[in-house]
Amino acid sequence: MNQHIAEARRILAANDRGGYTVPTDRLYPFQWNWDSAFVAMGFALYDVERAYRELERLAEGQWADGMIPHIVFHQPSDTYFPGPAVWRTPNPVPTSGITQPPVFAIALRKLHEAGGDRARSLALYEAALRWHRWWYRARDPDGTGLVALLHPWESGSDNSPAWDVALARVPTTTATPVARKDTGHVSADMRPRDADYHRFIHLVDTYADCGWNPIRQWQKAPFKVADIQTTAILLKAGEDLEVLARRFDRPAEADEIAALNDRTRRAILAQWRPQLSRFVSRDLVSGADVEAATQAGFMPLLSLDLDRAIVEAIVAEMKVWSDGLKVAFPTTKPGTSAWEPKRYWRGPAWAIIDWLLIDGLMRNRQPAAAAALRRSAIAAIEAEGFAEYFDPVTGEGCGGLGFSWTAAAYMVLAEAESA
Ligand code: 2M8
Repeated sequence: MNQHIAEARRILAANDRGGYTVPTDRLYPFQWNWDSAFVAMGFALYDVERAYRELERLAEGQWADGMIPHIVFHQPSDTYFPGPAVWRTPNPVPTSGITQPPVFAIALRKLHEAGGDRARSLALYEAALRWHRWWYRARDPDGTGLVALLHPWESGSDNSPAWDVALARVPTTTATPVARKDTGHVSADMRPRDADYHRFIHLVDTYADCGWNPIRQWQKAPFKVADIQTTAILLKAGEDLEVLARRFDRPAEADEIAALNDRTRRAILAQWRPQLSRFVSRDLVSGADVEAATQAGFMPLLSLDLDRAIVEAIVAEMKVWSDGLKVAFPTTKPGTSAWEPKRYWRGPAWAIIDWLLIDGLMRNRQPAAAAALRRSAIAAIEAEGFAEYFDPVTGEGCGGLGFSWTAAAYMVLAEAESA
């Protein structure tokens, strides 16, 4: 085992809080949804039992309506804002009231195939199925095939330029005082701005006033974006869920999932914009395309077998974005006015985004582009350690350190590299 893999395992052990892994100490002291799905895939390489625990502990926070929330507050901590008192959710286990990208079923299939246990897989499969039904019911009530986010935090790409236009409509007034803790842990110029936080909390207040009822929230939401990245992840997870349904001999459920997947596949394809060489999200308040140049536009690689011409256009465009950078893949197109190479989701490279894009490039028969991206992520981590993300220009590790999903990504990418 190389020294970096040993270090990655030490990080996951150090971030263990009892069967679940915090993203990093203090900055993120609870269980986060998509972080845990990535972490579970890391654990699956050497400890399948522990990998199951990660997903099971996340599923403890599942709501009666099927939503798996973005944070589960298993134990109190005063190092993070906003905590449970701000969210005011009705769930018996304290959680946030919004969700995050559904990587869960992708991880579950990996665990199951890593020699998993049928009974444990089946219980988690049922949780995933309820969550996927929730996505379509609550976040695509008109049956378009694309699912919408009601809060930028749901995307995982919190302050991405993709939200700038839609978020500008959200007032900066809040009933809840905004008492940020993040800037006490890491430098403010690596974090979202204060105005972003005021809008994030305005949205939390608005949905808390709706009693977290999905129908009321849908009616009241001042922010509603059908996100191409989340939808692409949902489709990949839906494909994996369908495979599991057939394995578990649940043909009716498998057909139900397959029909949703088909609709979503067609809807994503309709979002291709040849003039941009990217797929686009849709702002459901204005009806306009979201044209900001972010990594989300390439994420459909993960879940569609695209025509050769589209794949070639994407690979050429991705090359333009990465050209001259020390670390790929930038979350905003370098040189555009929104590009900020150190500020969180407005430019930096993130190992988990690389991981998803690499899987997508492999699926679409682009092994050379996938290998280049893999080497870039591995080299960044080996040089700078397991940082939350990396400045793509300087290669500097930024944000929180000893970061769980970076550790998981390293293990998965290093394994692929040695294979
Ligand atoms: C970041 O988001 C949280 C809110 O969910 C925050 O900034 O407080 C994002 O990078 C998100 O994608 C990630 O899941 C979370 C924990 O790593 O941190």
